[in-house]
Amino acid sequence: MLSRSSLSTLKAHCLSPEWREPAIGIVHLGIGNFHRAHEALYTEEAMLAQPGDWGICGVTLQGDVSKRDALMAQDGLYSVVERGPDGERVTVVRALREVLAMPFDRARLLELFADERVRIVSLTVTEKGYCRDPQTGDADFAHPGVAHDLAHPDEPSTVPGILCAALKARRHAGTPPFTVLSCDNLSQNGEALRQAVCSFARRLDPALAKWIETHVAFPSTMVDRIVPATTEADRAAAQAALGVRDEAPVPCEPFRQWVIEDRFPAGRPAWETAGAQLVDDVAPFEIAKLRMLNATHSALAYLSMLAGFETISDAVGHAPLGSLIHAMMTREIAPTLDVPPSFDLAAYRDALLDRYANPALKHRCAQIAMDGSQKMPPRILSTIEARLDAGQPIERLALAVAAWFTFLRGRADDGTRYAISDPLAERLTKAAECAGTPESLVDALLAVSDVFPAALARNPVLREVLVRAATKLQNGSLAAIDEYARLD
Ligand code: CS2
Repeated sequence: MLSRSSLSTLKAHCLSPEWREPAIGIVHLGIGNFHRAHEALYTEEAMLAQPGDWGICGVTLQGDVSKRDALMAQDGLYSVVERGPDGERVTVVRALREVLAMPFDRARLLELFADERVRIVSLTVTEKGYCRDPQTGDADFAHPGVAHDLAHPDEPSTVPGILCAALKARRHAGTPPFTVLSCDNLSQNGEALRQAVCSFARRLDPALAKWIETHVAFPSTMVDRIVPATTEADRAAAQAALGVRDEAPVPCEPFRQWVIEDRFPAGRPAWETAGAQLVDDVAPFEIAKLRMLNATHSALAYLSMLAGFETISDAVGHAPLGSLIHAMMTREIAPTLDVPPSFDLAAYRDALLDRYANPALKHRCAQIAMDGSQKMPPRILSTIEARLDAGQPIERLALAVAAWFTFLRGRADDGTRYAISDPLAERLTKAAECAGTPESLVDALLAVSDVFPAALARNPVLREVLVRAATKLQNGSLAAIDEYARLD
């Protein structure tokens, strides 16, 4: 098994044999595969270029002790298995020093939050982890976890509750705050998190809210790397390369990108030495990535769940679906983006399609299809709103939304059943199952106000194109894909 004491036997698989064990300087909430193949790797490389105490303590918020135990049994070590079209590269990461599982390790977590050496708290908790009210952007006070945390602020379980408890302790101790770094696919993710945390703090203690507003930085980031879930094949690949067992390897594509707003009053690793782009304003990058990559990922996922393509590379390998996605980006998404002249959107699109086609990655559509209620607004609905405002057509984007609606019925075209994983699953599946006709399906789902703002739900053009797309999909998704791929 991987362990720090036997690392010397594996040096060939580490980025560099020169390594000084760092103290913990980053607490990361949401220690999933994405973080381990992204920020953790950038941080490891940054520490190799410029030594510093930026070791990471990863926290799972779902009480997943098996993940904690598997990683801690390996002293926090794990391998990243980069899978490219031309083969794979296995690298052992050492930056992760400790793993905690909430709520079991709350005392240790609070101890770390109080430690002045912890200068960054970063997050990959997925969209739903922010517990935001979709109408206002404040913390969602109707959310049971948020209500619990307001009543029991010393036993927090949600992101707003945990961050407020931590910042409150720093303030009382007179310790400078840490920087809070969101690494999720939300638009303006830093600002979104700041609003959720400050609105929660205002209910708890207005003076704390003021202090957070004045002293705590919440830079926004754009993160990008395709990181599927770990499979047995990844464990076998890691073992073959390392000669020892790794229970927690992370598969990923070779590509990676990280654009970060450079606002870190308490300091940061030299991430730029690892290729991160430190900028003043991340918005153009973030919006382009959400609308081009994440939107087409979701479109591919829902159409594939109906048509029966298992992975993203299978999906874009189907020529009509590949050209539909190409046209969706070219005709309907790219024209809505306001990017600097040096940002070549056609090249960006082509690079995305190449990344999707990577046959070694096996990124499952079912994984991307999760949590549609959280993903659709920033990925696809924002583009639809912009285009409707400008009187521009939205046929292809509407097909993606209609595919999500049809997907919520829980069965593929060939009758295969699958589960819907979404925080609103109960409401969504009930609406989708009761609706017999395409019109009633569209009306039932447009009425879900957590997803569709009132003005959009009432838009007659949107309803019309959605009904048209849902009708086509009802007659078979492959035929619909064919037809939409041939649109002018
Ligand atoms: C994907 C993303 O699962 C999903 O919804 O769209 O995780 C995607 O792979 C990453 O954002 C790529 O950077």
